[in-house]
Amino acid sequence: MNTTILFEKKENVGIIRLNRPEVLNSFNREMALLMQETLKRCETDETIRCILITGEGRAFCAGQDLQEATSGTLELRTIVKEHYNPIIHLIRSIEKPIVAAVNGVAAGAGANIALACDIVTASDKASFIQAFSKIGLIPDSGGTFTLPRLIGLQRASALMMLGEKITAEEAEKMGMIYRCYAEQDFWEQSCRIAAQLSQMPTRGLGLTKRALNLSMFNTLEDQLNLEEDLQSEAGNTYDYREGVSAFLEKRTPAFRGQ
Ligand code: T3D
Repeated sequence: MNTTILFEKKENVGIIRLNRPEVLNSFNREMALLMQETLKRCETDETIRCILITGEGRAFCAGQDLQEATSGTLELRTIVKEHYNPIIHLIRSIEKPIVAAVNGVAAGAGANIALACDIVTASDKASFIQAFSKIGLIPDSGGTFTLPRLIGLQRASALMMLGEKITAEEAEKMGMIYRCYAEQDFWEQSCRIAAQLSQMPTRGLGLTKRALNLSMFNTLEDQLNLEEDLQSEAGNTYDYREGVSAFLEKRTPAFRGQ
């Protein structure tokens, strides 16, 4: 049985755990394909309204399994094309909020998978390393797209070229992640954020994600037109009607994600 990815559903949150702790949850083919399958399952299951990704053991993920990468069974291009690119595409295209709860070290593709998520929380014991340069590779898994947009070109270039490990606290200060929590509070806080998102207007959040994705390429004019379209779509949802009714009736809204 393939247990490299563990999945559980807690109310409306789909929890995905990277599970090869003996190699710091580094990805081999089996695990990458199961990750894709699990993300797709979260996308189609309408009862899942938020996805939470974390690592088992002391690491979040040490990127590519370097034993596999050097075993000669797979070309590097195949690894990037068939393993990581589909994972990043799924994370960005699933119109539901995705939280990465980074429990420990996140290196190489492991760091960039976390950074592709909508909200990144981290334990103060966690760290981030763009480890690629140390082994002569270039940052993949969307890192060259995501990191400069999060922290600016200078800092992204330095982290990617020097391959320095930064703490979660530093990552929070430079805007790379949303929040760093003390280790003892980290999991509870990450679950609280995921649970909160899972009770919010899912379609509105999904459309927000679509708008943010497209803002990376659009002109202001394009983006204003897009907001016009998406707002009109959001305005046709059950949750919009419920949100406004609840506000006017001074009660807590009961959103359905519809
Ligand atoms: O084909 C391609 O490569 C293309 C795709 C590229 C995508 C990428 O992600 S490239 C980047 C790959 N990742 C790395 O270069 C990171 C390698 N790991 C490390 O630098 C360190 O392990 C960490 C800084 C992440 C953590 O260091 P530390 O001291 O806390 O732990 P450790 O002792 O190095 O690792 C513990 C064990 O995990 C160890 O095994 P052992 O000695 O107990 O049997 C180590 O070999 C194993 N491990 C850690 N990372 C990987 C790994 N095994 C295979 N692949 C790994 N990436």
